[in-house]
Amino acid sequence: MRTQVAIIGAGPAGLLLGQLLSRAGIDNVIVEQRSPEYVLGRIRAGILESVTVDALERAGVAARLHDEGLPHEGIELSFNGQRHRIDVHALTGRRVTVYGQTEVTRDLMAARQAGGIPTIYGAEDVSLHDFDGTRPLVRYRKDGITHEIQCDYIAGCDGFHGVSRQSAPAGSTKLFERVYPFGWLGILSDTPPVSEELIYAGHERGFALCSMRSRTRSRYYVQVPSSERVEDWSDERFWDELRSRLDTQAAESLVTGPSIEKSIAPLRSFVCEPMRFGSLFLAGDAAHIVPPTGAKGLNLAASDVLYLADALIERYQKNDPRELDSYSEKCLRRIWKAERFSWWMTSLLHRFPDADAFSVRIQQAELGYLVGSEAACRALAENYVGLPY
Ligand code: FAS
Ligand code: PHB
Repeated sequence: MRTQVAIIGAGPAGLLLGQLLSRAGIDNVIVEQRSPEYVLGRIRAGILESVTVDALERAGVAARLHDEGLPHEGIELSFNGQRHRIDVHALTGRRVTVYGQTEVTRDLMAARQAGGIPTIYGAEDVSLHDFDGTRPLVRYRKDGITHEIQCDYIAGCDGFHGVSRQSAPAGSTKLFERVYPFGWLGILSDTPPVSEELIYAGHERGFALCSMRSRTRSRYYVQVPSSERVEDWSDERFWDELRSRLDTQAAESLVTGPSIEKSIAPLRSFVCEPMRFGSLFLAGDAAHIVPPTGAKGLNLAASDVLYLADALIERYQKNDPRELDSYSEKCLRRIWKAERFSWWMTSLLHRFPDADAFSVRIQQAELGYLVGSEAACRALAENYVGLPY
């Protein structure tokens, strides 16, 4: 098989890139190791920046998002038994949209299928070849048969554990990482959200987040030690722990119900530099990871893809490689600002097991200053809605 761009991974990054390239007349094939059902079964992000909404509009897949997505103009920070609203719309003129990553992926999958654009699911032993040469090649096995895809470019959209970053030439990458000593135990339930907007709670027992997917489906998280196992957490234990970390009004009005999904996500900050190796370009979680506290993971994947799609379109439509040459540097400028914000929000709201009394007081002072300063709230707000792309 031959195509112009071979995309590794059918998560949001790969699917969005495929859609933008197809709409620009650029042939592409997606090679995905899992089944569509498996990809849709992963419950992940919930908050879209306006940049991401614009990208989905450009990809022609924003109709359901506009029908079902919930525009949000503020968030609440909860600590010391009090909630403090941060009006991100008043402070920045922009808002975020609550629309689950699962639905984004579903919309992109449906559009790709409707367009008859090839996606190979269940691909095994995917390997990348000659991307630092003249004949880039993707090889994979399916149903016991080995297949090859010759291409001009390879887009590594295969996430943190994918093969693309691992295929970079030895010694060609500089990796930056911070692994946190805790994770997020998340639950999805068909219960009405406890509040109209998201509540980010800092508590001596640990962080908690009250989010949602719709007005009838809630998404909650509690910080747990990295050593925790999800099978040790009954629904009842989860609901009790969540209540203990919320203010009285939220704790009393929390509507509980059976979990329809429950999982623990590890938290890490990670960046791979550079993001380009000859004809191989990394995008999304393949190149970077943020702790989900700032709701940046999916949104960073979208901005990487916008940069890469525009660069490939310039290359194919004007034979101008300059955007491809500046891709990595341009992405990393935005990525590191999101890494900083996500690290800061995580440091502000989580309880670190090795925190001494001084660190706890500094955290309290940071929170007290933040909610008392319009300038500090504006700084949080402009990062939360998404920095200029
Ligand atoms: P993805 O990981 O979504 O997709 C990569 C795809 O590549 C997958 O389908 C995978 O099967 C495939 N793949 C992997 N290796 C392959 C190979 N060798 N060959 C072919 N295909 C291969 N972000 C938030 O903003 N908020 C959250 O609450 C949040 N929660 C998260 C929870 C978890 C457990 C994880 C892992 C991430 C979470 N994230 C969250 C971040 C998440 O939303 C990512 O940013 C987003 O999925 C990035 O999308 P992709 O870059 O497409 O990577
Ligand atoms: C979610 O709804 O999954 C979510 C929302 C905000 C975050 C992280 C996750 O910061």
